[in-house]
Amino acid sequence: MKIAIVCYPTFGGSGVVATELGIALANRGHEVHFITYRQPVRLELLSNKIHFHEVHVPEYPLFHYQPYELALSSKLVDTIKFFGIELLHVHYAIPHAYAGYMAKKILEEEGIYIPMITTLHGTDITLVGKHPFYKPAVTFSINKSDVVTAVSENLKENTLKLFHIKNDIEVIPNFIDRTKYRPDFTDCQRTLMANDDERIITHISNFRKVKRIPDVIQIFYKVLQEIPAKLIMVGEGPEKEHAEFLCEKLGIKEKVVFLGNSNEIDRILCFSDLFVLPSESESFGLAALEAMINKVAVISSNTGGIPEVNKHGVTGFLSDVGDIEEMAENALKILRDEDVMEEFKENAARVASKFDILNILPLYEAVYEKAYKTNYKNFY
Ligand code: GMT
Repeated sequence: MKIAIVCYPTFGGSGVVATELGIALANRGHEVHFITYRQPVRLELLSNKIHFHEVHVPEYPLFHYQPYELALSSKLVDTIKFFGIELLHVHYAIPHAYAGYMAKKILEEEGIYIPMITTLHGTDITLVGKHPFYKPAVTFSINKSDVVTAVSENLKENTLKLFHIKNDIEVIPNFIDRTKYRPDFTDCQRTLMANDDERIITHISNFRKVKRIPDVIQIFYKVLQEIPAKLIMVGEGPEKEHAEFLCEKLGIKEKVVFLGNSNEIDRILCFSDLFVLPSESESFGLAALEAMINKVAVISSNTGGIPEVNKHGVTGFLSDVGDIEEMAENALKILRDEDVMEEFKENAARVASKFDILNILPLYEAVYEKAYKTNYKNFY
């Protein structure tokens, strides 16, 4: 099948999922076309099965806001026609499903009927999409998609609660590619980051408010009162400066390493003992799953879709949002004892392996088939 994928190309779960899905589809023989404003960060190799088409938005001084959706719709129309693309998979309702629907309608005028699958990732529903400014457009885009998928049961429930949705939503959880993680790889160069007696705690995110970055620092601060440790903070975002300031204020600057964005997440997770994700809301928590497959236990909030990934008392612990006391206590429960920590690490990897792409890819292929058939029935 020839498939066009629209996603955000930046660091962030939805872009990672879209990219890894595209690569896996190409490995299965599909022809995949990524259409977005920049080459996605995890898309390294292009081939005859993986193409990238950049959306340009010509700057025009009259426009206060440059019209990305317009440029994207036009690019979709041209690319779909030129390459004979058979199916459109957009990640994020806004603005991708919105632009995708427009492209679909333009193509219909020319007798081309393309099915559209929309995958909801969270922010497009729980944070931005429900805002009254966007709600009608988001509702419309979801209702006009041929198939809608959500990355967790919780996101599905929220979508149905917040919007007036007429179609079914299929839950297809996020995934990891197990072949990329090498359990036999032990030379993590841990000594570059910490002394032998120190535990390594890691946080990875885009440092937005929703990630509750100060909680990460406070949890670490409490852990540090009992055991020697280092905190590795990976990512960039609006809360980073404040976090650096907080570390200075608490007198733990030397114990915290801010690494910025990284394409070597697995190398960092390789030497990590614990992953902390205290988010306010999280539709899935892909970062936690990536930690788990790298044998890292998780301390997280019990919000959104996280409990579908991090299993309380098995792969880590869950606490109410903002309960940093309990999160620190739970972190210590895991970190204090080598045997306990090893058990949590093993459990984390075992549970994460259920989210292997080999189990998830057929689910996407099945919805593609369904969308293709529905669309065919509607128009032919
Ligand atoms: O919140 C982020 O870190 C970025 C955001 C995105 O759109 O990339 O992540 C959302 O999608 C991910 C992939 O499905 C999920 O793992 C994240 O939980 C979700 N973020 C939120 O719901 C806040």
